[in-house]
Amino acid sequence: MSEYQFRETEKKWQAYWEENQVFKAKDDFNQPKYYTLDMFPYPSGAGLHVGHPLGYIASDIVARYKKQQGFNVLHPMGFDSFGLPAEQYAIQTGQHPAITTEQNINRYIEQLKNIGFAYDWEREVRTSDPSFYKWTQWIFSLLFNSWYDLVDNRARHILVLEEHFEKTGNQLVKAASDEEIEHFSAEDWFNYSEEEKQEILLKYRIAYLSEAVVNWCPALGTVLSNDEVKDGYSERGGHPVERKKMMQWSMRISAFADRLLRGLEDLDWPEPVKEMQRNWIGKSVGAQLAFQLVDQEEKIEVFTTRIDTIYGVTFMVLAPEHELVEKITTTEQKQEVEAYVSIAKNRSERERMTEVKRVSGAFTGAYAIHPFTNEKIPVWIGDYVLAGYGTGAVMAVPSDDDRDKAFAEHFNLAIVEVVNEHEKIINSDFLTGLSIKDAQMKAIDFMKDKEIGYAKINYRMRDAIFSRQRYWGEPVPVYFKNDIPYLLEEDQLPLELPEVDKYLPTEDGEPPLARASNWKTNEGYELEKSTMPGWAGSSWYMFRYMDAHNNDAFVDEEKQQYWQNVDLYIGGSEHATGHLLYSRFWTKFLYDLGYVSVDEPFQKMINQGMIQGISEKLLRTKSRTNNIGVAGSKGVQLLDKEEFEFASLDIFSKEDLNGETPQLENYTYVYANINFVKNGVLDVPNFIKEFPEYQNAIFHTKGGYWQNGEYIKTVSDEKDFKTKSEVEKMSKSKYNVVNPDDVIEKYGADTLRLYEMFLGPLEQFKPWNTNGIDGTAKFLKKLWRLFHDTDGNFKVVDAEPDKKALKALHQAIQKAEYDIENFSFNTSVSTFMICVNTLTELKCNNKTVLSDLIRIIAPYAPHICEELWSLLGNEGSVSEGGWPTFNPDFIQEEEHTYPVSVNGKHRDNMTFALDAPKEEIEKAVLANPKVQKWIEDRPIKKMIIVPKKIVNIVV
Ligand code: ANZ
Repeated sequence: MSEYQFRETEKKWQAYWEENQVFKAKDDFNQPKYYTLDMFPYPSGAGLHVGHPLGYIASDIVARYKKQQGFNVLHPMGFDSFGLPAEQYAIQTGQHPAITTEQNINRYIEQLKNIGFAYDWEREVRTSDPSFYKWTQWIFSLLFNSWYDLVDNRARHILVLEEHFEKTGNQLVKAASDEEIEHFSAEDWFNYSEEEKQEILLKYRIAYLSEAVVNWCPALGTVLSNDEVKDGYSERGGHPVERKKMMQWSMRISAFADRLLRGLEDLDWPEPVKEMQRNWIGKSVGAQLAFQLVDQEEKIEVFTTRIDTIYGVTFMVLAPEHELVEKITTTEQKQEVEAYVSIAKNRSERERMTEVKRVSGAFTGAYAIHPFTNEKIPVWIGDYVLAGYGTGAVMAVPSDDDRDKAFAEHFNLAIVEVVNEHEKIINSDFLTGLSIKDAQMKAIDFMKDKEIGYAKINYRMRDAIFSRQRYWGEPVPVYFKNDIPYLLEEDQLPLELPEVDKYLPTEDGEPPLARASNWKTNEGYELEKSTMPGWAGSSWYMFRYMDAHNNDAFVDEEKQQYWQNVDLYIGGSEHATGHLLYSRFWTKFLYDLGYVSVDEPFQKMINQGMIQGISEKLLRTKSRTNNIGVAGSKGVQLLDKEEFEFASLDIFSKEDLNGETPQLENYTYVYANINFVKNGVLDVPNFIKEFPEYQNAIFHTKGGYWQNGEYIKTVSDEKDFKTKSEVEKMSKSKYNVVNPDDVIEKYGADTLRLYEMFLGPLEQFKPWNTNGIDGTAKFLKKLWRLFHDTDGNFKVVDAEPDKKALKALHQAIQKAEYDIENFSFNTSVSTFMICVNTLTELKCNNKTVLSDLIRIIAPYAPHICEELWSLLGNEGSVSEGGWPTFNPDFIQEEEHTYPVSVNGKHRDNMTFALDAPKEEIEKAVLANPKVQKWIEDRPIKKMIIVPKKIVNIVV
């Protein structure tokens, strides 16, 4: 073998790892553990592109490094395999989503294995596998069987709550619950029917069923969670989303709000993700108080963060959906109010919140009494007040709140100043003269005395809607008896997905499960027809890897106590308010019930940046049909005889080409497949071969034009057809996707791995730019040559290593270790390159040095390192060969370069051995002609030599 043969070598070692289960995590509880996890992928039909493995490679390097350091490493991979794309494909084709999912997973596994990841494949999990979702359903059952105790601030079993009710009714219970639960005594409880009891319990359960306003997406036929809706459209597909009231399963995550907030403090997570969670949870400290309505029994409750401005309240505003609206609206105002309500209903919450300028509202005709001044103030409705936040009503202070002010100005309502420019309260009776803080305290004391209000903390985060009207998700293990939900017994789990004839909702709008012929229990009770959301399985999967095949528990207690939680989690920050919040919630819940010993799932997290694609655009004449987006896209219908002309970019001036749409009247940009472009030049003959619809098209260049694959010169030989390159998201529709399989085929997996790391810091966004990949491939060849002579013979010898080689090696060991510990992988790659260059220059063929070198490069480029490791005469995998010990003695400098100054002015640099005697330095410095020149003939007053620092001569 003269050159390094990556193909055989990579296959050989991948097979070796698999056969020998080298990366199997052991259940050896005496060894220190390290758990590194990638956010598991949804197996999409498109397979992996080079952007996907970026984070996986980083965590793989850490996993291999930790293994070499002696840790028992858990580094698994699995699939988040329930989800919408497989279902939509099923709707279109009739193919069962399980089949597509399986195919896609197989393709992913093949691709992942080609990259040589050190996964413990035995622990692979799939959320759509009944043996997995049995436990998702089991956790749902626990959530259904639990309530949140606000005294001890933890979840508890529902039986404990029932015991309270039996003893004292619900008066003394402090629990997170639905609003408006009537008080009942122990005796009442005793007398309630079974159904009445269940209805009450439902209002306390952590997984509960209630009528909720949801984001309904008619095009997808399902409800979406808040984080799946962006600007009033579904995140997937971009379909319009409306607000609709429906019976829905929800999760009482709001009960955990404060713990989710406080828990962030101890997590080693990127600050932006923590900040997003904080904002999402949205803690507000304020007060809640009631305004009595004039001539009516009801009161209007409001939540305010500025009770100090109470004397500035000149009117009130209710959300259009507020339940009192209908009741209090006077007959004269009825028509106007109803008209307004029906318009407001269809505006998305986000629009309502952000469009401060678009003021709208209606007067209800009703008045309320100001609780401090006893004055009558008008009650309005306006859609800037949201139904789901606080109490759905505000006390409006137009002097200090922008939205209230805009409303008051628009409708000509009174404005009273109550805070002056020094932030002191004015015009406010007994609050006048106080600071904002003091006024708040005093006002709250006053309200407490009068029993009209109290201090209150509000959270913006709502309970999470848990029902999806879809097929491809976990069935909810619930049946209905007299409309009351009951759990299936544990031994009836998993409740498997039924077969259906179509994956669509039924004609009367019921979810697809309603199509199943007998979706009932054995006793004939109807089963729940909605399925769980995408986030159910991913909220607990990190525990399943600890014990992936357990049929008796979701995870064995002892195993969980050993593995604890994830030490390093790598994935995208786009999950900040979805998966990363829900999995924290479920972990805290399981912790409360004693099923896990940790209350946070992911101790440290890193968000990898995105690898962007470089798209190539061509200037082409506009189509008469106007439906052309992509050059060379075979699916596009072209009009007969439509002939296009293309123009090389360098024909036009910069101004003409500016922006997305060129200023040239007849031209537009179309994407070209990046495979036909090299260094910004289109391979015209091959491009038209692939896309015959452009066979007759003319491709103008500076010097002439191309037609039918021939260049016709009109002016000169300038025949390059230039494209416009642009960095964009990697995507099929932009024809800029790079497949890792192709890179591996050409350069090998080790090169791919090294190159992805070399591209830049892990967290950064960076374009996939193949220009540098040759350099990485060359580096590996150079590494190989270090071990071989020119004839390809292995030339490493066992001998005493030389000092310079040891120094180069230990500098690299120190840096590699520091870099991995700090997740700076790109800098290590350059370190390896420098080290290999130095050792090549030194003609180092020393076994000790090269063995250590291999061990530090192995996590990055494992295949070549395995091969060299075995050539060095070692048994087994290099991943079991330990990590070299850094020895600081070897990198001690032996010389120092001194700046030499005369009278404090720097004149030259001189290098001396560290142990050079002072006299020798003095002599050499004074003999230096550059120094002599500045001394001239003056006598030396003093000569200062600070060892390892400076030399200064005073004359
Ligand atoms: C009087 C006031 C005066 C207010 C002032 C603010 C400034 P955060 O901090 O986000 O919790 N508010 C309460 N419920 C609302 C709802 N359902 N829809 C829209 N706005 C609502 O905001 C709390 C403040 O937002 C509350 O304090 C209330 O207006 C308003 F100078 O009350 B404030």
